[in-house]
Amino acid sequence: MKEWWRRSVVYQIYPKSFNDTTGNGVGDIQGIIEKLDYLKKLGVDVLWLTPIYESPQKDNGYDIADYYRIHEEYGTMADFERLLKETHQRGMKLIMDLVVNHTSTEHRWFQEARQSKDNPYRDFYIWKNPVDGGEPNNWQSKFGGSAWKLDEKTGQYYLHLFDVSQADLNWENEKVRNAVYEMMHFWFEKGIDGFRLDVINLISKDQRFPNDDGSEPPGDGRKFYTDGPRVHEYLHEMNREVLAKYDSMTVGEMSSTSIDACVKYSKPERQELSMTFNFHHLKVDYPNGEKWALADFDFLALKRILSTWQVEMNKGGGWNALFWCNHDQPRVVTRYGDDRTYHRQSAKMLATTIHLMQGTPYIYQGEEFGMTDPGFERIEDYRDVETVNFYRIMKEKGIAEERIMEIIKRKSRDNSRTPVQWDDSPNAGFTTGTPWIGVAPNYKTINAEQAVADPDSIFYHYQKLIQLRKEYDVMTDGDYRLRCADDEQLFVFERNSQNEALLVINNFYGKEGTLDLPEQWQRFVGREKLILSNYPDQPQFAEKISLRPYESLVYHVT
Ligand code: TEU
Repeated sequence: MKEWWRRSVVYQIYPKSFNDTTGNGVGDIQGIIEKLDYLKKLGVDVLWLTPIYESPQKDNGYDIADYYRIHEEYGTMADFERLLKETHQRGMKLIMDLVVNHTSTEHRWFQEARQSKDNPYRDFYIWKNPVDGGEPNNWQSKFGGSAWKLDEKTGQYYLHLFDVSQADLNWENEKVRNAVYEMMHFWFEKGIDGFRLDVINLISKDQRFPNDDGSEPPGDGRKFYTDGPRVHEYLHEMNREVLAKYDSMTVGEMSSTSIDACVKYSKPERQELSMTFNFHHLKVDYPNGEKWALADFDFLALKRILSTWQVEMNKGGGWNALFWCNHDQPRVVTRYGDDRTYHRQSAKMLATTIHLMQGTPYIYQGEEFGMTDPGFERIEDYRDVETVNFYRIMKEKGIAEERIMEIIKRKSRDNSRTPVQWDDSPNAGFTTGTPWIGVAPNYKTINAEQAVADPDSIFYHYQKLIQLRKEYDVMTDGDYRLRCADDEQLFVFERNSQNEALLVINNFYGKEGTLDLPEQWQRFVGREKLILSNYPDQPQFAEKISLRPYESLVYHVT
C-alpha cells in the first residue's frame, strides 16, 4: 500500500542493550530474533535498528568504520539476513540507521584521506588550514570543545561536529554522494524497508566556514550548517537516485531544525523524505536552551510546541514522527511523568498523548512497559561519550562533583541505554554475562515478563493504542486542534475528520483536576464512546469532568 508508513507504528531497537545471547554482555542480532514474537504481540509494524555496522564503538555505532559489514559483537551478515527474513515472515518491516554526516576516523576512506593532501580520498572529508595558528573557525562540537582537530601529519584541521573520532563527510564532493547512494542500494537490495537518517540536516555546510559572531544563540556555528544551503538539493538527489526506486520509508533526524524546513523535508511533492524527527518538545526542560542545566519542564511551552508542529505540519503537507523516547533522551516517564507513585497512570497518559496526535508513532525499547531512568550516581556508571566529555569539561571548569552528577543523572543519554529489563532474573534476563552498562535497580518490579502477565499493564495500553490506530482512520487522517490552551494542568486536544472526531483529555500532573468541557463538545454528551482510559473506571462525560492524577481519556464521536 502506498505510504504504508503513515498508518504504521515503529519500534526502535538499540541492539547493544536489547538482548544478549552469547553472554558477552552486549546485545546481539540473535537476541533480537528471539524477541520477534514479543514485538509481534505488542503489534508494532516496523522495527528500526540503530547502527549495527562495523564500528570502534566510540559512539555506540554512530561512528561507522565499514558500511558493508556487521559489527562482530552483534553477529554476522547471515544473522542479519535471518533477522530480516524472520521479521518479514511475521508481517513486520525493518529499517536501518543511515549515518552519513560523518564516518569513524577508522573508516578506510579517512585512513586514506589523512595520508596526504593529494590523496584521492582527501576531499571525502572537510580539511582546513590553521588560522592565526589555531582552529579554522570557532565552531563547537555538539559533544563539547572545538569542532576541529589538527592532523599533525598534513598540518590541516578536519571538521567533526560530534566526537573527534567522527569526521564529517564532504557532501559537496559528488564522489561522496555516489558512494553513499551505492551503499544504500546494497542494503535495499538485501530487502530492507527504509532508513532513519542520522542528523541528515547537517550535511550541507556554508562553504565560507565563517566564524560565528554570537549574534544569535548559541553562537556555536550551527547556523552555518543546520538545514544548510544545499541540503534539500542533496536529499532530492538521494530520493531520485535511490529512495524512489523502492517501496520504502525514511525518517530524517533533524537537529535544531525549523517547522518550515521539516515541511520541505517531508512534503511528498518535494520527493525528499517521508517524515522527520524534531526535538523542540524535548527541550522544554533546557533552561535557556542549555541541555546540561536543570529546570522543571515548562508544561505550557510543551503544549504550545507540540500543537504548533501539529497544525503547521498538517497545513504544510509535511509528516511528523511522534515520539518521547529514543537512545539519546532520558526516559519520558521519569522526565515528564512520575516513575514512582503514579508510574502506571502517568506512563499510559504520556503514551496516549503522543500516539493520538497526527504522525507516525515511535516506541523506544522498554518504553512499552514503563522502563525508567536508572538513577546512576557515580561517573563510573556512565559510558556515553557525550556524558563523559561533559563531565571532563565541567571538572576542568571547577564545578563541584556533586553538582555535575546531579545534572548527569537527569540528562545523560545513558538513561535510555541500560539493558532492556526482560524479567526479574539476574541482569533482568538481558545477559548471562556482565552487561556493558549497569541494569536499572528496579528491574525486579518493572520488566516485560511481569507486564505481559498483567492485563492492566502499560504494555497492554500500548498494544491497545496500536490496535486503535488500525481501527480508527481519524487517528491517522484527522486534523488537530488544541483546546483549553491556557490550562496549566490539562492537555486537551481533538482530532477531526469528515465524519468522526476524537476528544483526548490528559491530566499531566499528579493531582486532581476539572475539565470544563469545551462548548463545541457539549452537544456530544450522551453520544460519546470512551475508547481508551488509564483507570479501571471512568468519570461521567458531562459539562464538568473530574479528573484523577494523570487521568487520560479518549472519547470517539460520529
Ligand atoms: O544524534 C544527534 C544529536 O544531536 C544527539 O546527540 C542528541 O540530539 C543530543 O545528544 C542530545 O543531547 C544522533 C544520534 O542519535 C546520536 O546517538 C549520535 O551520537 C549523533 O547523532 C552523532 O551520530
